[in-house]
Amino acid sequence: MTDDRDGTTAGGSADTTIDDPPDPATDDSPDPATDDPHSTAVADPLEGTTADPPTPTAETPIPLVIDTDTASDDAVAVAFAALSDRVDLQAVTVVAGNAPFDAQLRNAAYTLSLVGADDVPLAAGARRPLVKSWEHATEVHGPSGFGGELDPDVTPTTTGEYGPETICRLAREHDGELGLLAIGPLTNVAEALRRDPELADNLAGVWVMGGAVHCEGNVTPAAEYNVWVDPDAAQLVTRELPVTLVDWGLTCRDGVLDTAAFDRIASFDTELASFLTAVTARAREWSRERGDGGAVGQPDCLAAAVAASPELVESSVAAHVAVDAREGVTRGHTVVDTDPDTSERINARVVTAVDAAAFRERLFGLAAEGDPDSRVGVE
Ligand SMILES: [Ca+2]
Repeated sequence: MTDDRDGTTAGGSADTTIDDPPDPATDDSPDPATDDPHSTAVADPLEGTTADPPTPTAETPIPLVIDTDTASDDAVAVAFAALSDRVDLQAVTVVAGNAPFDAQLRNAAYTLSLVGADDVPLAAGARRPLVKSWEHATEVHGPSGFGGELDPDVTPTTTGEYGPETICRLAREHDGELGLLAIGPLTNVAEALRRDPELADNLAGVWVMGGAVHCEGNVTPAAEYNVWVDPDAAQLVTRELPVTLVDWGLTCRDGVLDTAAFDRIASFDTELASFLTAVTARAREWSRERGDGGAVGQPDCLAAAVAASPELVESSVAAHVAVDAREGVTRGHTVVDTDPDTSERINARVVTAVDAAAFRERLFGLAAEGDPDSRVGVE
């Protein structure tokens, strides 16, 4: 029989039998592979947005800006990104959050210097949230934000350019290829959006560490710290900028280092291993005080790893993310709707599972060899 199922012939041929599959070009019957709203075969509403970033490689690293409230896990993330072959770090911008602002600047400068990235521009951004007052997280990260034992005596050299302006300028200069990794409160990103309504079009990807998706937060039952600090900024950013969200719940599931992992890091005789041990000292102590046995999440580095190595992501879901910016018990709550019937409102990709063992190996590679990519494929 003649096979005319290439769609170039109108209708089915006369000798079509019951064994022939229907012609996809003419068959109107439901196809479970494409009509099931839960199927991965449906059109991705985030395709072509900043929540659909390219996959960086060592040959084609992504130019990246890190926006950070530089405390301990931020420093691990900055070191990770600066040393990954898949990232071409363009700038670090600092935002109000974890620790006193000038300490955050010192921490960022010290971290960049430690990993030989002194040439990466450092820019000071917003010194307070858009609207609300906030508290530092020095009970978790120590008074300097660097674990309690380390208070770098460095004078940071900043560019003099306001952090949000740096984000806008670099996005324009890279003509749609820049990635933005936001691992602090979203004040600087909101300020950048206010300056440049075209920002979304000028970025290739936006990764946000923030929110507590269908779980308790880490600063209140309703909220994760970064979103709680500046919910007005988070509300604006999630409304205007399709983001890839790495939330607190994902961190608790797949981004925690237990005492065995910290012991292994401490066993490496390197400056970076000592640094990772020192900057997490207060957080490990805080974990023990709370009955968590010294295990500490690495949310910021998890977000950096997802940006640099998207193959670590085991699952994600397109969702509508909204932020409650009201004062009160729900301040900073992230309301996340994954119902496919509301897909026209989708504005974010929420990462729901990461290969936790592979992520830890990346951190061991960072601590032992100063290269988070050295253990790609090791589990
Ligand atoms: Ca942070």
